[in-house]
Amino acid sequence: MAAMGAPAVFASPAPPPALLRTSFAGRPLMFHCRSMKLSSSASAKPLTIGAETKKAVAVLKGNSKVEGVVTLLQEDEGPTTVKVNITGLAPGPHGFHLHEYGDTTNGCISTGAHFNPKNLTHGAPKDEIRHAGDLGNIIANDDGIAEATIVDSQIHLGGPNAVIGRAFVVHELEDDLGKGGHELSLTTGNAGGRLACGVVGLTPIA
Ligand SMILES: [Cu+2]
Ligand SMILES: [Zn+2]
Repeated sequence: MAAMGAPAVFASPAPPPALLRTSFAGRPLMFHCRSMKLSSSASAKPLTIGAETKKAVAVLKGNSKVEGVVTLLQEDEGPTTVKVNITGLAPGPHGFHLHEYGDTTNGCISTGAHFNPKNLTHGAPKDEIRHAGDLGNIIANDDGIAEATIVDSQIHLGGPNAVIGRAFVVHELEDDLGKGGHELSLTTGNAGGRLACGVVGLTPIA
């Protein structure tokens, strides 16, 4: 009886120290892992070329039923891929630009003019003389949906001319790409009213 009692007495105090040991041992291990991850990613950045990806998004809304989402993805200093999905449009082409300000205080009008850090005249996306914000036209189908993937070298997500904090605008009319001969051709492409706009903000990569 005494022999059976003895192990029982030892057995019951035994688990708590074991649990305590596990939790004590676990905490320093977790801290250790975290600090190792931080130091490895910090040291990997300057060594890994081609690994810095930035992603941004703009949600476009306005005073009409036109709305949409634009996502932007840029790897390092490479061109930015701009994916556009806008609904509620009249079928056909619509001017699509990045405007200077991310200000929608008075609706899309507060976003200012086309983003134009080089102080050039309005043009087509492929022209050398263009506003950085000139992304040409997007074309809505019969259901009023415009889907496009634009790859552009003047839309940056980092650096001095980054477009973060500026705004996309989709227009009522076709952008004449600077060639329409209208008095507004070389400033706005004569693309008419602003149907919807959205400020560009950073978003997680994954
Ligand atoms: Cu515009
Ligand atoms: Zn322009």
